[in-house]
Amino acid sequence: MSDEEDDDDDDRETGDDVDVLEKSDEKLKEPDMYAVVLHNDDYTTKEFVVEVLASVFHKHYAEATNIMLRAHRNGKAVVEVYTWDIAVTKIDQVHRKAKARGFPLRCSVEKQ
Ligand code: TYC
Repeated sequence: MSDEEDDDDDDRETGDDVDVLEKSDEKLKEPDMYAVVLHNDDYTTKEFVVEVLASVFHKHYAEATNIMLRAHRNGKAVVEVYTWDIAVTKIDQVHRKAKARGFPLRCSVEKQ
């Protein structure tokens, strides 16, 4: 069998018959980014907000406390900026945890 007839998948190794799709002037677009915003309320405990910021957003205690206090004082605070899927997944996790504990804690998303 000649090399040309050999139909196994070693084109990648030889470089034969491989179409190179290349457009040097085509820019790779950065993904749209979304801020997860934490909203203050009068009923959720400060401890629970810090616990959620630690467990869902992997914030250390000091940063979680700062974010919680910013929301408490200003009405809202940006927690972190993510791509769409990650932002909405984290917000869903916050709302589920809050509901399970009977707190009205809310987060929203703001396009950057
Ligand atoms: N305001 C709440 C209280 O005094 C605490 C709180 C802080 C709630 C931040 C929500 O996003 C929040 N217990």
